[in-house]
Amino acid sequence: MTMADETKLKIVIFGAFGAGKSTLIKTLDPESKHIEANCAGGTTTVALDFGRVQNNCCRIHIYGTPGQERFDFAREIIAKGMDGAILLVDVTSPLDQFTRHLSDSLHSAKVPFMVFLNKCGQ
Ligand SMILES: Nc1nc2c(ncn2[C@@H]2O[C@H](COP(=O)(O)OP(=O)(O)OP(=O)(O)O)[C@@H](O)[C@H]2O)c(=O)[nH]1
Ligand SMILES: [Mg+2]
Repeated sequence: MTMADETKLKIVIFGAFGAGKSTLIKTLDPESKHIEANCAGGTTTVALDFGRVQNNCCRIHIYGTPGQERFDFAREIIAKGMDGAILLVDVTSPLDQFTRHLSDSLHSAKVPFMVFLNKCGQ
């Protein structure tokens, strides 16, 4: 099998502000790239995250979205052409309207997605 035959997948990670999207991508790909700004207590994504994971049969490109609601336009651009999505939910705070909105949008887009519950150890 050549590189050209290899399946390529675009997976996009969504979730509310601070859910842990960028951290997940850093864990999956320590060489991933992140466009972030400093904010109270840490950093926040202001454009996107990008990481790569390779397994036997496919090359997976993982994109992280910004969690701040005002970056709707960025999420729309990043989502184009996605093969699947992950909705990351921080279980340490009550389920918010924005996370519901993201879930509804993914249902409407008819894209396969999984929900990951994060920060379960806290
Ligand atoms: N306890 C715990 N903390 C986590 C976990 N994942 C992320 N965090 C912390 O949660 C905070 C936010 O993490 P980020 O990965 O920046 O979250 P994000 O979803 O990318 O945030 P935005 O880009 O601002 O939407 C940081 O302080 C992380 O260290 C986790 O699995 N467990
Ligand atoms: Mg982030």
